[in-house]
Amino acid sequence: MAVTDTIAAVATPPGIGGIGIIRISGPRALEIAQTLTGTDLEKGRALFRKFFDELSHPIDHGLCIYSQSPRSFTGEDVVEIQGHGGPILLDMLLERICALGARLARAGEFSERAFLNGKLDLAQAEAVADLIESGSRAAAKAAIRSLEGLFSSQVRHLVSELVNLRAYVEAALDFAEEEIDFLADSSIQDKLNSCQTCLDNLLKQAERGRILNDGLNVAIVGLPNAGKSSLLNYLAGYEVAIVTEIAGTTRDVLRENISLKGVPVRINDTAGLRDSDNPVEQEGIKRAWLEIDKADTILLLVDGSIGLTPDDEAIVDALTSANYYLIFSKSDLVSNQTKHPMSDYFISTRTGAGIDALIDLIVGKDSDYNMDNQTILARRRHVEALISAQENLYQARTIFDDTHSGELMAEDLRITQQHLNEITGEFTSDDLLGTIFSSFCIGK
Ligand SMILES: Nc1nc2c(ncn2[C@@H]2O[C@H](COP(=O)(O)OP(=O)(O)OP(=O)(O)O)[C@@H](O)[C@H]2O)c(=O)[nH]1
Ligand SMILES: [Mg+2]
Repeated sequence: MAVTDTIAAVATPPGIGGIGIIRISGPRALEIAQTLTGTDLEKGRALFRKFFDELSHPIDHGLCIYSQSPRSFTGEDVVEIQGHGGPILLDMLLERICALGARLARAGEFSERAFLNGKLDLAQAEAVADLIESGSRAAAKAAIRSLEGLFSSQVRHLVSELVNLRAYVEAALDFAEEEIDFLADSSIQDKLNSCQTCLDNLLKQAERGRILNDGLNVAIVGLPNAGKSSLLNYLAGYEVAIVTEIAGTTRDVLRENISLKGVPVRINDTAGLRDSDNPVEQEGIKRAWLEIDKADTILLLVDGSIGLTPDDEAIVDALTSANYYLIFSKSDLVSNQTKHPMSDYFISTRTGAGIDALIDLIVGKDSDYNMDNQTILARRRHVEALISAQENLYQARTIFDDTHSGELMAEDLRITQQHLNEITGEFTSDDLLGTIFSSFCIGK
């Protein structure tokens, strides 16, 4: 896509600061900046200049940096004007720049141009936004790895393995009479295995990266009085929720963002699940079920001083997600802690017993989310594309095992590759691109 117009935006955050930066990108960027300053600019040099209005009165002064196409962030001619950081001043400068022929950039338009000009792939462009917005050091470190292309190169490696496999399958189709040899050949299984392992690993990594980016969504659920709000308070380190011995205390979902071993976690405490005639409580219970649907991990709390009751079992039966842990509370009240065979953990928010193990359970032992320096940052979109790729690859294998039809298998492999290409943007609809870039900030 040929981009012909020149865009401009304030790249520094709104408000007052020492310096305010305006970025101009496009074929007329240099000409506009030269008219603004009344002087010539040199590529790659920061030059001190005055910025003039249409009557040649100075608006401000500061540095001008010209990066010549294609050696710039967007791949186009880019000029950065660094003036003082006042909103009125920057408005006046931007207005002047637009009067000289630029137009206001849309949110994310600089990054979009960088993508369209091949300076970054889509996953890297997303990593720019995620790096800026990262909510923890671990997320920032992972985002820079993705920005530098670690995630994309892993996707490309997988794609190249897949291309290899596809070439092999399609070559066999071209020589139909020899297809029998090809089918008997174990190397097709080896290649399939290798793709599958690679994809499984990448999905695991992307899922970790996604959680680092979004935070792990944990729902605490269970019968009234199980000790859910007490657990929220304990993990948050202060009294977020009201705790009483009256069953049905919590109604609204109470959310708290905390960090467990460096992993951002959002804890959602919910209303106790039971049949109720009270419309307020009913609404709370309805919301609790919605949280269950959205959660990455569900902590199903059971009052350990009572033990597992039929009502608890009914909740277990109603949980459709396998991603829940049964946690027995109030271990301090139980002298002989015979663990229920179904219980994963026994905790007490009175004594703190079992909480460390519970945290390990939530974020993983050794906190796998940020311990290794290979962790990349990923988005839900990437995880979904990898899951679709995994399903198609699995289908390719099943079809091959069941029917030995190279043709059907080839089609599934083609779709698998398409899903992978969605991640880096080699196969992405314009609508999706629009959605992704419009969520970026202006000036990025
Ligand atoms: N001894 C002991 N009591 C606890 C523990 N955890 C909670 N409790 C008590 O159990 C009662 C209920 O606790 P909550 O945290 O309000 O329980 P909940 O599951 O949020 O209850 P609802 O909001 O009504 O659904 C309170 O009296 C708490 O003090 C614990 O570990 N040990
Ligand atoms: Mg509660």
